[in-house]
Formats: sequence, C-alpha cells, structure tokens
Amino acid sequence: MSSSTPPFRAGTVALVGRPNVGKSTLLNRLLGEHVAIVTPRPQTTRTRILGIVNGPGYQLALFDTPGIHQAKGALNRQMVRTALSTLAEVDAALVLIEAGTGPGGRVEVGDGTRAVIAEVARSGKPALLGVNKADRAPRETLLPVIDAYRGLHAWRDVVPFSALTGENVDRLVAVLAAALPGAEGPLFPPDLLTDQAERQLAAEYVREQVMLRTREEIPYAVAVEVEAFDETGRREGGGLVRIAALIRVERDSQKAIVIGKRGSLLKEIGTQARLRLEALLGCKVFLMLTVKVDERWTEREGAVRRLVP
Ligand SMILES: Nc1nc2c(ncn2[C@@H]2O[C@H](COP(=O)(O)OP(=O)(O)O)[C@@H](O)[C@H]2O)c(=O)[nH]1
Ligand SMILES: [Mg+2]
Repeated sequence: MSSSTPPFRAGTVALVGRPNVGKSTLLNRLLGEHVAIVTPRPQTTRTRILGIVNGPGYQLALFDTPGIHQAKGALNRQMVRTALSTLAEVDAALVLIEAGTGPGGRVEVGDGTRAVIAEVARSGKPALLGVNKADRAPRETLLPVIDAYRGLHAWRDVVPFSALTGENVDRLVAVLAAALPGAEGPLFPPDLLTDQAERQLAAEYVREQVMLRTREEIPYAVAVEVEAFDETGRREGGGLVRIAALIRVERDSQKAIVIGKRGSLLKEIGTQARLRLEALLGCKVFLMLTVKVDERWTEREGAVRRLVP
C-alpha cells in the first residue's frame, strides 16, 4: 500500500430527527431495498434498524431510529428511548430536518427540532445536518434554512438533499463517510445489508399496510407478529413461503375496522403486503392474517417490551 492511499473508514451513525422528516426513506434509498417501512404518518418506525452502506474506502453502518418527540404512553416513551440510546452508542449522528420556510419566507425552528439538536449536542457526537425534501423546496428558500441551522450547532456540514428523488444523496454520504473514524477494515461483513430478519420484515410490511389503510388512532394501535414462517417450499429462484401473521389492535371496534366489510380491508392489506414480500423474497408467498384484540397494549410497559422488541 502506498503512503498516499487514504485510510479506510468505518463506523456507526445514528439517523435521528423529528418524526416524519424522511429518515427511513433515506435508509431505504441508500440500501436500495425496502428495509424500513414508510408511511405519511409520524411514528411509523418503532425500533432501530441497521443498514450497511459500503463504498470505496468506507463502510457506513447507519441506524434508522424512531422520531424524537414529546412521548405520551408506554409505546412512544420506549420509541424515544430507543432513539436516544442509539445516539449514545454511535460514532456520529446524522440529524435530518425538512426543507421549507414558513409564511413570508421566515425560517421557523420548532421546539421539537430544538430538542433534537439539544440531545445531539448533549451526546457530544460529531454531527452532520441533512436538510431533506429539497425536491419540494424552491432553491431560494434553501439558503436561508441552511444559514439559520448553521448557527444552531457546530455541524460538520449542512447538506440539502432529497431522499425521495436521490438528489445530492451522494454528497451527503461522502460527507458522512469522511466523518467516520479510521479502521483496519469493515465492521460488518460487506454482503450484509441489514440486521432485519425476513420474519421481522414480513411483520413490518403487514404493519405498513395497516398504517396506510386506516385512520385516526388505529395506525398507532397496531402491532404485528409473525407466528409461522415456513420456507420448506422455497427454492433457488422460486417456490413458496407460507407466512401466518397476527395483527393486534387495542379494541373490538378497531378489529372490526381492520377486518372491514366481509373481510375486504384485511384482504387488501394481505394482498399488498404479500406483493412486497414476494419482491423481497423472490418467490411466491402465501400470507395468512388474523386480527386479535389486546386491550390497551400500547399503554402497558410489559406488552410494549414484548411486542416491540
Ligand atoms: N417530497 C418528499 N417527501 C419525502 C422525502 N423523504 C421522505 N418523504 C415522505 O415523508 C413521509 C415520511 O417519511 P419517513 O421516511 O417515514 O419519515 P421518518 O418518520 O423520518 O422515518 C413519507 O410520506 C415519505 O414519502 C423527500 O425527500 N421528499
Ligand atoms: Mg421512520
């Protein structure tokens, strides 16, 4: 190796921010796979999800986390704890905000975002600010946003980008990679994409469809468990995987809604989740769904720990 070869860099980065700023969309874009579920609703991500991005001279282990917010209830408190404990364990932080200005072009930094920045400052970790959703912000509104945020923390850099279109994502990754510590080599096997097992992804794809197709409190009252994952019928390049999943809700009225008239909504949820699963697994999937009421599980610490591990 010549002395001019730059050192290899490898490390862990926590992807943190308010709910709904596009953290999971960014992770999926970087991995090229639907590893973290995405919906237009806040609090979609409930656990931390590892995605590994390999590039020339670096390996970036990125942890997607639940949004940091004023949490009410056992489930939400656990989600915020997960985000903060991830931040405490990593080498660096990638903080995401949404581009855009308020009325009259004013840059408004909400209390929630200030709280996220305070947590990052408290962690003492090197931090990069990503200004996401640049695709829907006119260029002239981006600069004032970047300027305002530069003054709020000693960021490594501030990078506008779009997780949705991919615009400037390359630069975001390059700046992140440069912030990683030097390493002998990769921390994880280079062919490992994520820590999410297929079984977990199956449960998450079902929850994603329930969240997309229900309203009000129901999206937040759902937990999904895979009870059976039978891949004895799976073959190289085809075959069949049989999956049985249990959808938990908090009340009888919610169960009736998720099932729908003569089972119509549950059928739709099953079809859409199955299509995503077939794309992931590369084979046919037989997906059986059941709905069960588990009274106020999101408010019980024990139930939350068991159902959202
Ligand atoms: N226009 C636009 N929408 C985005 C972008 N990134 C994410 N979104 C949308 O924002 C919503 C929340 O995204 P998600 O990744 O779940 O946010 P998270 O809660 O931070 O993980 C979804 O409807 C995404 O499609 C982006 O770059 N541009
Ligand atoms: Mg998310």
